[in-house]
Amino acid sequence: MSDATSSAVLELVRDAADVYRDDPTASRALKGYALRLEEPLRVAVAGMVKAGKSTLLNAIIGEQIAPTDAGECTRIVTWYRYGDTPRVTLHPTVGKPRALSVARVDGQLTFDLGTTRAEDVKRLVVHWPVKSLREFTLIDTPGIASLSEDVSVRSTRFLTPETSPSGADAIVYVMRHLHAADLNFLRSFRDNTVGEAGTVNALAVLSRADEIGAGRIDSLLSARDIAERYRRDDSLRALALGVVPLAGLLAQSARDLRQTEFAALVELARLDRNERERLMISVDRFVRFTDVTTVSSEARVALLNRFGLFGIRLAMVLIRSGVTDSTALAHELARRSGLNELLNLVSAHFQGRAALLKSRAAIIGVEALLRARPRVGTERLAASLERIQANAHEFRELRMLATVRTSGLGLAASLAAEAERLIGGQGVTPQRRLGLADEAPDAQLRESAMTHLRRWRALAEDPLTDRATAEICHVVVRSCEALLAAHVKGSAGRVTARLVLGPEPPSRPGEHTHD
Ligand SMILES: Nc1nc2c(ncn2[C@@H]2O[C@H](COP(=O)(O)OP(=O)(O)O)[C@@H](O)[C@H]2O)c(=O)[nH]1
Ligand SMILES: [Mg+2]
Repeated sequence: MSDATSSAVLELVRDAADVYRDDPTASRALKGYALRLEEPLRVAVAGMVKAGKSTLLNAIIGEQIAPTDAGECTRIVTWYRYGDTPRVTLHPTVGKPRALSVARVDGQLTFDLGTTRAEDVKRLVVHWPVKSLREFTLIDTPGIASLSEDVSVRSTRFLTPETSPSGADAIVYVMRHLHAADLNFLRSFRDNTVGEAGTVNALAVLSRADEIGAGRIDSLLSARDIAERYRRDDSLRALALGVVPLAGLLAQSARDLRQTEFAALVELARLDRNERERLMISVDRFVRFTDVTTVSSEARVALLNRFGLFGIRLAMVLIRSGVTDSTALAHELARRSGLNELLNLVSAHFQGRAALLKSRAAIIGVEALLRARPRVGTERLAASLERIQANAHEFRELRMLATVRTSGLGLAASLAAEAERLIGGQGVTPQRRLGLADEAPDAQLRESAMTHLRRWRALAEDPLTDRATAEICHVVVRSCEALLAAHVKGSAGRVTARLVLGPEPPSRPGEHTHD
């Protein structure tokens, strides 16, 4: 986002703070918006109970810290923020925040709430020293559409409040199947924007993809087909920028694959073919007592819990086809889990628009305040707010992107697809906008931007073009001009900061490193 727009938004929040300086509630909210502009983007992981939210969060962080499965703490909104040293803070609904001791059982963090009941906790904040959290604050949320009303309410109150911006700037929505409740939730997240037209800033994950084919080795292929169908589904298309199939459990465990697990997988992979196939017939068979291997039943149960039957099958295939060390295996498993694809989309859509999405939250917040608590000086604020929204090209792109995905642009299909791409529908890097390879050289970017610019300008100026189409063309033309300006100036457009999964070495037993 342009620096001018960022400063204009910050100034708007500061002006509002001045107008409301004697109103403690409004002042507190505005202070929060100003802070939020400076912090990393807030990405929440949402979805129904047991969809695999916490597992996915661990996979992204690269460590198994979020508690998975049922338990008191999965009913609390939990923030994971970057911090130099691990610490956990409990924010009660009433009273002052207090520190909780950081305790890990089997690598997984456990939160001891003491005498505090989960319903009296507003949120838990975990500070953790991992690099990915410098880019985003990740927020784990209780399951929506949960049988226990109280659990769902916590998520909806946080993600889709009625009179303020969402607590998250963007969401990764995790689902095993597409239910009406998922669509309803995504709809209210999109339209939550107190008055402003909705913005599509959700990515959907088709989770537990390894279970789709009952753990067969082609499970992920079946999951891919289903995800593709969802991607084309009009109702979901209007609500999510992409759908990624993901074997989250595999991704999570691959990212901290242990040496002992690797050794056990190697031994199993090297079993005689008949014995191996007998063992892999079912979960029951896999864990049953047998003397064909020195890997004990308990160790096999542990492997199953960490990787699932599919993950074990895949690891065995990879080892037999020549993967010889645990780092390479970890990397291959993570890659095949779908995690890289998801992280690429998160980068392309959320990280690339971080400043814009944060500003949007601030604008919605100020707008809601002006409406709820009008007073002397608020007309002036309302006017500058409107000016920012109308003039900042980035906001126009965001609004148009929502239109493309909801009602459509009324253009021929190929033109509509091109317009969507140019305004950032596939991600905001110049390469993605122009539909070029990530490594496309500058000269090619320039030439392509120029060709697009000419075409869209001609269409805008064509006397046969109706007014609505011409307006669309103007936005697209402006996007092309911005691409070109970045490349004439030099390197500005080449900045493609991405959240990438480095082939981080898996931690060895008894060793824990953070960076
Ligand atoms: N097989 C398999 N199990 C998974 C996957 N993701 C999560 N699970 C399991 O599903 C259960 C619920 O996962 P959790 O992350 O706690 O779900 P949440 O309630 O949405 O946070 C746990 O037992 C996980 O181990 C996956 O990709 N594959
Ligand atoms: Mg959970």
